[in-house]
Amino acid sequence: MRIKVINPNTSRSMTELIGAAARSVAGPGVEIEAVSPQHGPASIEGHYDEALACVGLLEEVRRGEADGVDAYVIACFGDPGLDAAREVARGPVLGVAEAAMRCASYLATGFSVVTTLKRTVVIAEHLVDRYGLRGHCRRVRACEIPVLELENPESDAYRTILAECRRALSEDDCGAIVLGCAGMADLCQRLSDELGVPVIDGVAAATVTAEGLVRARLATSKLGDYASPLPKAYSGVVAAFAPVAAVR
Ligand code: 2AL
Repeated sequence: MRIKVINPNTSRSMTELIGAAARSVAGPGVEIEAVSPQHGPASIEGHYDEALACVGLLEEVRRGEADGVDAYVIACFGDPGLDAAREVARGPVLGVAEAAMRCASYLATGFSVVTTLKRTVVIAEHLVDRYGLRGHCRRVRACEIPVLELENPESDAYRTILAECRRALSEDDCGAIVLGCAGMADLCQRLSDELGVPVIDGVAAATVTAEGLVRARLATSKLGDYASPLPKAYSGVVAAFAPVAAVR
């Protein structure tokens, strides 16, 4: 089975970290291909970044389809382009925010999200509503750490995130923490050990869910809005993205 894990930002080091997190939970016989798009923002920290990240992301999904990929993980906590990717893909497409929040709801009645910059909080809040998880999500908290600073050892990101998680556990009446950035995947186990509660990294949650769906022989429905995009002309810089033929 082949799972393509797409980091929609162009930070190669973050893509490696994300690939390692996916491989650490993938079962035997699962090949994880971790990629970042050729075009896109270095990090995704707002609506504009998200919108432009979708172009490179969808290019990777289109390539994956030509390549026989079985399932995809979109490894950015805003789940950019998730519905569009599902139109393009035959197999399951999992967003890390949706997978993390759904998995958290299996493990605790309430969870809080600990994310990067305050300006991204509204993106996570919109997803909570979209996924119908308002009854489970106690609060979305920010650490004010820019995404690319997560990888800077001098930023002391781990200590800052740990402190925010502790505040969530004491103030939010939550039993689990969802990490609000794919670039936090490498901190997950350490945080969970130190806090003594489930800490859910979306990369791991999405990878195991994608693998399980493929094992169960379940794929994206092509009846309705996830049907292949309708063939038509696209012009200008997106001309090469014009949909050509139906998946089936
Ligand atoms: C993210 C993420 O997961 N990757 C990225 O570039 N931005 N999310 C976030 N809340 O900052």
